[in-house]
Amino acid sequence: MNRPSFPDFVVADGDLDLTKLLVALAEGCKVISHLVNNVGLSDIIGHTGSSNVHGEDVQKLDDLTNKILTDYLTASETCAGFVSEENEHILTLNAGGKFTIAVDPLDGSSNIDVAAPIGTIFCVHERLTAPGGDVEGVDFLQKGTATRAAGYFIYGSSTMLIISTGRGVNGFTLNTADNEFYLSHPNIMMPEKGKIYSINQGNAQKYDDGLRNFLNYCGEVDKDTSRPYSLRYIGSMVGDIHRNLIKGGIFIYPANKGETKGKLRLLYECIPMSFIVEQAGGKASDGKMRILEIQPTDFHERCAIFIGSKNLMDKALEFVNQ
Ligand code: AHM
Ligand code: MG
Repeated sequence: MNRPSFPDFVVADGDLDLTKLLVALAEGCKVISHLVNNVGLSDIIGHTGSSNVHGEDVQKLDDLTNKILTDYLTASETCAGFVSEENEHILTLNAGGKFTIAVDPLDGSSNIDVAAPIGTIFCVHERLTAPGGDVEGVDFLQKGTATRAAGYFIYGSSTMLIISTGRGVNGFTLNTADNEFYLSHPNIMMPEKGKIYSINQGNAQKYDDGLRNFLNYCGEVDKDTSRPYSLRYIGSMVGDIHRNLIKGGIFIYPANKGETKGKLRLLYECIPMSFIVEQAGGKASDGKMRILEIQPTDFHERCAIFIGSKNLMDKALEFVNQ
């Protein structure tokens, strides 16, 4: 195929150890993509019967994808440590490696049974402790501003990898003919003016007045600002943010009234998606501060998130901070 392939493109980007890690991750996600595409034909649909560290039912595919990524990242030899939505504790995979990774192996897993888009989200940091020993908490509890590489794989109508190493965002599509990722969306820029808002509006009664007023604003008729905007919500963060990244829009998972934390996890959901959106020219905030500047204090902490195109972010934050 007459396009740059994913490994070639990333090798050209610099660090060979980081490249090895990302290639191993992509190989693992090819296996996940195949499983997701064929899920109805095998015995991997449904619950395992156990719950994870967040008290949520673990789907068989959550469990399997977590094992696949652990194996592939161990084989990379350069991924030192691993934290996942599905593991309570951090894991040392290669003591000699210099990077750590935080992953949500299968985000939006409640959509597995209905063939809607789901994804794998990842965020890579350089470890702070010296290579040679086990990884420690500080290696993972780093701000999003220190991210070395982040992105997501989306298993949708096609399988794509959206990735940034801090120099813009590129999108690769998995070619099913030869099972390789090829550059299909170079230098993705998020439209500055979005017309889509994505939120679980069924929870509106639990939201603060400022946010409810913003939702009303989105639904008002106004020619100058092209309102009403369209409400689009899949219930899969990767699917919702991917659409908004390409078409322009805002995704919100807020904290409920009187709380400060939302549902989504800081290390392996909010930070990597914020890194991508900022690198594409958009914005991401917890309602008060830039997500990438939050100092994480717990591997599985949750965070409210407002993320998207500049016009909608500025407007939403104006309403919620009134
Ligand atoms: P998961 O990581 O357990 O799949 O949960 C995260 C998902 C997100 O993908 C999505 O945005 C959100 O949960 C939807 O939550 P809700 O059903 O409350 O709207
Ligand atoms: Mg998730």
